[in-house]
Amino acid sequence: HYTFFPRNPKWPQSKYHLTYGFVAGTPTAAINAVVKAFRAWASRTHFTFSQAASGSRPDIIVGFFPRDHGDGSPFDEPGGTLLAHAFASTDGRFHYDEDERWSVGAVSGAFDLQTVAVHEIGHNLGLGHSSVPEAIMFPTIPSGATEGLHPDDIEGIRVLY
Ligand code: TQI
Ligand code: CA
Ligand code: ZN
Ligand code: ZN
Repeated sequence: HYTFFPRNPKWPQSKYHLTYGFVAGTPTAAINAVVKAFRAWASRTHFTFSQAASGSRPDIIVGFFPRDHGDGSPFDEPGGTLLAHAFASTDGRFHYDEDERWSVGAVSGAFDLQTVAVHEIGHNLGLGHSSVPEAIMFPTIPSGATEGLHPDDIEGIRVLY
């Protein structure tokens, strides 16, 4: 079953169209993976997403950062327990751990950029972790091909909003 964050933070009704942007220098492979992850959420929820025009401030900003990067949630070493994090709604930060090995699709010893993006965007939208093992919000990284949304993930968004 889906969960929410304490006090149910969520985007206001005026913000059902969200813009996203990337920190300068974000690799193209990561941008493509994140764009696909936003499409997955847009296709199954009332949210729509588009890339922020240059010069405007995006609602959700995506980038790669190593170790302590100034937001109070430092990442750890490669292969450690931490690989990415996202802040719940209105604070739209979504960070990948720069020190991990990242891949497009299933590669042994690396994490799939798109699968992690779908999970982290779920946090950006206000979802906590799910107890349904097949849900993208289940707190275990699925090994294998890129994972998409499960009815439990969609239901969580529907109930929250
Ligand atoms: N980062 C955790 C996560 O995104 C951060 C976290 C822990 C968290 N507890 C939370 C975020 C509660 C929101 C609410 O879940 S992580 C996965 C997993 C991580 C973990 O680096 O541990 C994924 C990042 F576990 F689901 F596989 C991405 Cl997909
Ligand atoms: Ca790490
Ligand atoms: Zn961070
Ligand atoms: Zn999570």
